[in-house]
Amino acid sequence: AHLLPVTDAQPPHQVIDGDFARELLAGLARRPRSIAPKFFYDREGSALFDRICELPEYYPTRTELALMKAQADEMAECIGPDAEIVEFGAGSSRKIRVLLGALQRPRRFVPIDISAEHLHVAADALRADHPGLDVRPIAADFTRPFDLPAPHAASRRRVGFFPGSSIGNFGPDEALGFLRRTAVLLRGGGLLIGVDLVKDPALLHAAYNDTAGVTAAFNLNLLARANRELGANFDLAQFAHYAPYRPAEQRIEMHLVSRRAQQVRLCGHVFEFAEGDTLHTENSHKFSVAGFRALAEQAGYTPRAVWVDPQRLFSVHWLAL
Ligand code: AVJ
Repeated sequence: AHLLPVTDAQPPHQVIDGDFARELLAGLARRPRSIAPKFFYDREGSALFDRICELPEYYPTRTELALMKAQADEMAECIGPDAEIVEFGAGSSRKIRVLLGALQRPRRFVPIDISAEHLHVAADALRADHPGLDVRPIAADFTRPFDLPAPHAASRRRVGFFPGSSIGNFGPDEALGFLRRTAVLLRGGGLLIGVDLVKDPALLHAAYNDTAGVTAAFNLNLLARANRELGANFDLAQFAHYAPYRPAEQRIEMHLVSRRAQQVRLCGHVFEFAEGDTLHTENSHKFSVAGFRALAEQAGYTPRAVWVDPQRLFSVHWLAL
């Protein structure tokens, strides 16, 4: 598909693709150039992200998973029996398995993910392992409004699960907006959410600048995806992965930096890059425990339990409603 139509009268899975053309065109035209990180997650990008999670430098996945395994019983107690779990950005489902193993009679699992294929593979595997569980995957962009199925008849409360510190992709205002919207969806239940912590900048830098170059490949895959899906002609060798930690903003930024003056064609448009021009592809905000609890409270949640690993790398919060 070279020139994708971008009308709204398309089936939902294609609307997501149409968004990529429209948002990349707009992102390359604005200054500074930027694009939302959700566009990383095509099939290749989701597979690259799974490899990032295995990297020795990328501590969040390993740390959160260990924290969940160690504290699963306490987490399950906060959530209570007969819950319906809604996971935002479900990916490959390793963390929900730990939670499902500890929960009393989980009734339904609703994984929401932008990467439809990844989502359905994981949902099928989960169905096979939890025959009693009503698994209802939704292929959707959870940063936009979406519909949930009517509450499960036998479930007592709806609880959100948002692991991995994906909340960090939002800016402060967007994070507050997202938390406020989920508080409406999850009324009477709560949210179990993983949040990466502010720490030694050297550790943060290493986590997004791995020596094997997987994070660089993940970042550059955005351009490869534009070539594959939109017929763009980005020369990947002429863009560099750049991921500094910005202490003042408490965030990692990811950019693609043009290695030289060049022109790129996309959907009949020509975009000029000078040497050193960047396309900003991601922010990954880090939080203090107290700062995150204050944000959650502002959004209408009651922060209750919080679990932190011994090295204070990562936190998991139970926010009641
Ligand atoms: C999926 C948003 C939590 O910010 O750490 C990993 C994405 N980007 N390496 C993160 C990511 C580069 C990740 N989140």
